[in-house]
Amino acid sequence: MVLDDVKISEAIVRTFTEKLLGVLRTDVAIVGGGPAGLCGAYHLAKAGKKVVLFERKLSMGGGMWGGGIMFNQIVVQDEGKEVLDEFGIRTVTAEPGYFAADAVETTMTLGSAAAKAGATLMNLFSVEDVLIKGDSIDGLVINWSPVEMAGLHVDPITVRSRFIVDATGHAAEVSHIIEKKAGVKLFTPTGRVMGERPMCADVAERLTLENTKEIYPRVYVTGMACNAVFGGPRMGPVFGGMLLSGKRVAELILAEMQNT
Ligand code: 48H
Repeated sequence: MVLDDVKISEAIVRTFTEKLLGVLRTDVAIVGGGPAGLCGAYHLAKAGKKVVLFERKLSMGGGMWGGGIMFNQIVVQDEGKEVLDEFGIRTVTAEPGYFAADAVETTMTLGSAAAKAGATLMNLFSVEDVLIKGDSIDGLVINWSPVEMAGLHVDPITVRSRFIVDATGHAAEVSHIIEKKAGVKLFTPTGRVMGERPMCADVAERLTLENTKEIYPRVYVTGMACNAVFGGPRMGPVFGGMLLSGKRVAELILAEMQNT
């Protein structure tokens, strides 16, 4: 067969357009493709829910590729190792209770698992706003990341979603947008984004999981964003809390879906 160059272009334009149309109304829209967002997307898609994940960068994986200081190894504790085992990600025991895994293998496996479970992964999209009706957050406002990076004045488009997950890491961007622009109180002790605190891995890992919560009706927070929103410390390159938080956010949303 002789390849027709324009047919290649048509295949891309047609199938991408179908994919984009397919995510404009969804069950769960996740913002951020780091470990927490990918884990959440995997579990929700595996449960049969329609899930889209928007990631600003070219690649999924967030802050996991580089391990600690670019030594591309991550560390997990016992509970985190169980999650890696579920994905078939290899670990070595550095010391009892401290397991190391290859950051690249972990990142790529999580991304692959989420995609294969049926989540639609949209890279190069930035979430710049939320869709609000009265006091109800009903979706996300998205634009191409290169538009954002170039500072071009190009209007965005809108996605309607029953549930939203802020998995944007340290920046907690969705929570900040809701706090600043919607003029509503979040379900935090202050009603606001409380800000991340200095490093303490042990406390941070526990709080990440405890603070994986609904922060506004049908809006959840997962991963590092939990610590930013609820004023928890950071934990450095231990990633068990991120993986467990992604799993937890999926469980919480599935439970709420069942009850409503
Ligand atoms: C689209 C966006 C937007 C937006 C951000 O930072 P992440 O890896 O987040 P987590 O929570 O899955 O994992 C955190 C972990 O990587 C980490 O930083 C740790 C453990 N730090 C400890 C420490 O002490 O420093 O991924 C978030 C992703 C990134 O890829 C962003 O590009 C993306 O979200 N993102 N995507 N629209 N508005 N904002």
